[in-house]
Amino acid sequence: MKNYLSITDIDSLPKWVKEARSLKINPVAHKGLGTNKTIGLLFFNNSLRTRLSTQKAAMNLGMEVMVMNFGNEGWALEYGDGTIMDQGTSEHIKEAAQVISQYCDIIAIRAFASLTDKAKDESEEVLNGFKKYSTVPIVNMESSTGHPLQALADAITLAEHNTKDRPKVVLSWAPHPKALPHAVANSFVQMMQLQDAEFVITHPEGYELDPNITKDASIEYDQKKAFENADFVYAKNWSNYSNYGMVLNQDPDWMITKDKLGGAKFMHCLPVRRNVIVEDSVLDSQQSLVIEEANNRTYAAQLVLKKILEDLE
Ligand code: AN0
Ligand code: CP
Repeated sequence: MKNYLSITDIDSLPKWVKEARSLKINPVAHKGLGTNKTIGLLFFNNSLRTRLSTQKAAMNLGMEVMVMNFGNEGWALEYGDGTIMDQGTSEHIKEAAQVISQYCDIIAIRAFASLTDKAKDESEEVLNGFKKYSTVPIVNMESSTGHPLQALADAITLAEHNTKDRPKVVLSWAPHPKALPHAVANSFVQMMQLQDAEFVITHPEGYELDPNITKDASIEYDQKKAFENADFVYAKNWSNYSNYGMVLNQDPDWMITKDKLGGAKFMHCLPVRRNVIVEDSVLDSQQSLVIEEANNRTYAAQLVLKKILEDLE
């Protein structure tokens, strides 16, 4: 595998989940694979889990890791072709990507959606800029439209806790005071499309995700109905998609409560706002899988890096 940019780079989700679970049993089994190989982690946005789990994954494979908070500490990058760079940007992606490629064998990038310019976000300017001008493989650590490392970790978590042939999995929108990206929800939807499950999305009317991503997924506007007989409830806030990046609804009735959850397991990518997205009694119960999901980020990243390293050999 050359790059890991989206869920669609996974050739067989069941095989990947199986292999990630075996890495989890013996994380340092392939310690020699990354010897004398360097990964550069470039962060244009904040992170806890992605930063530490990807670093841990690289260390488990014996790689060297360089981390750069590009958003605060790097030069402001220009992505336009032929731009007269007499404004805010200091360095062109053409030079930056080629230079970083000389220091790193793999480049991983986090660059969130702006949530102000839909066309620009959907063009994946940063991720695709690095893909175009780097001479080494690229890994997506959450771009404008996707978070495929999170979705792979979620697939591992679902597999570990599923007891049925065809579980019911519900993706529920939940309230949040700030405008949040669609990336996590998008990749979760795409990941669910790669497996057999009864998959339902619930959100307030008007909060539809990109229809090119949800395709024919079943949407139920009544959250209580959607949660009936659910085995897993995956909560996530996203800002409005059609009124791009707007916060048009903060209705606390959409918060996930113990009462609504019934016997289902609770999932969330974290960071989570307690008693806004979900109440304490859910997060503090045995039904919450959030800590295990975060643990599985290491093995998701490790599997991706392992596949890229094997391809480099
Ligand atoms: C980000 C998001 O919603 O995309 C990162 C989640 C992994 N969340 C926040 O900014 C709170
Ligand atoms: N879930 C996740 O990607 O968390 P961070 O934003 O802390 O990396």
